[in-house]
Amino acid sequence: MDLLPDLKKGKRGAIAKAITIVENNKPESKKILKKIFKDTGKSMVIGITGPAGAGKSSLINKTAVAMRKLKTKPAVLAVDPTSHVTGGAILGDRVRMTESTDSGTYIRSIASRGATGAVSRSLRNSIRILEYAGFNPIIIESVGAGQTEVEISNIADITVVVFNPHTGDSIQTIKAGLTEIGDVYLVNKSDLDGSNQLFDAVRDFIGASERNPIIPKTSVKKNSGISEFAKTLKKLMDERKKTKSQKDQERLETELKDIVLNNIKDKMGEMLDSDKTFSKYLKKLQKRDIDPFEAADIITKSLVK
Ligand SMILES: Nc1nc2c(ncn2[C@@H]2O[C@H](COP(=O)(O)OP(=O)(O)OP(=O)(O)O)[C@@H](O)[C@H]2O)c(=O)[nH]1
Ligand SMILES: [Mg+2]
Repeated sequence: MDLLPDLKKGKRGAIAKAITIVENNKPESKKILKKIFKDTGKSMVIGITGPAGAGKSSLINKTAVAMRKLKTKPAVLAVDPTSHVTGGAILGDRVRMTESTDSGTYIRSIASRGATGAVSRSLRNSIRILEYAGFNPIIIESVGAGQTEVEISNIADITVVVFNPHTGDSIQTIKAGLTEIGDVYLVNKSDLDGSNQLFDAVRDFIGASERNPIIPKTSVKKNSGISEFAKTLKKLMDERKKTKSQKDQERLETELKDIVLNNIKDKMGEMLDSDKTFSKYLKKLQKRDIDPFEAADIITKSLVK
């Protein structure tokens, strides 16, 4: 695969091509991963999540610049910024993140559509591509809604939850499961009214938990707290090096099961279409001579012995 030398050099065109390939799950994807896999698993993955409009992209833009000054080489994967903001969100993100791009950060949006697990799959492999291309950390931006943030915290080594005083449902969101996942709970837009109350609420609600999360305050607008936040991340990256491999082992187990189960599902799906027992009991079911559960039990037993 002639993409690899350019990928190794961190050339943007090669990275873009490779991510598109793994995102679309093309046959070439397997070939690329086969070649690069051995050289992956070391870069830190930082998940940045939180409600829409909290300032995640703006914050990442500035933070990436600050992290480069700390001798790290960040890349950013933004999970589907189009799903919740209509009209040029990607363009908006690009504009908001130009500074970091200029400083050498690679930024890419990836789709969050698809079947369960599809986002995780394309994220995992896009992370590998970026790592092979020499980036560390890989920062993932995702909106904290529904399932995505859970997936993010499974993939990330460090998870940051971003709040801002304008999000009326902040505390609601905290209750909705975010308390479990953050290493850092960041209050952004500290230039706005209400940020102190929000900070207090976050501290009271989460700060007392035994995990002892860090709760920084930032304002992207006033450029305050950013370099401290970057230092916090750098420090966490260093600390997590020791525990990363343990986490990695668990993740690889999950991934392997995921892939095998998917393979089996596909194979079984094909088999069912031509399976005699299946068509026999399907007919019975369609005549209502049998209920779906009993029919499924019989078919399953005949397939898996
Ligand atoms: N006043 C103020 N505004 C900010 C700050 N940070 C970001 N914003 C503004 O908040 C809006 C949303 O910022 P984004 O960076 O797009 O937020 P986001 O969380 O990435 O949004 P989504 O990707 O759409 O979920 C933009 O208009 C920013 O200019 C801040 O510190 N203070
Ligand atoms: Mg954004």
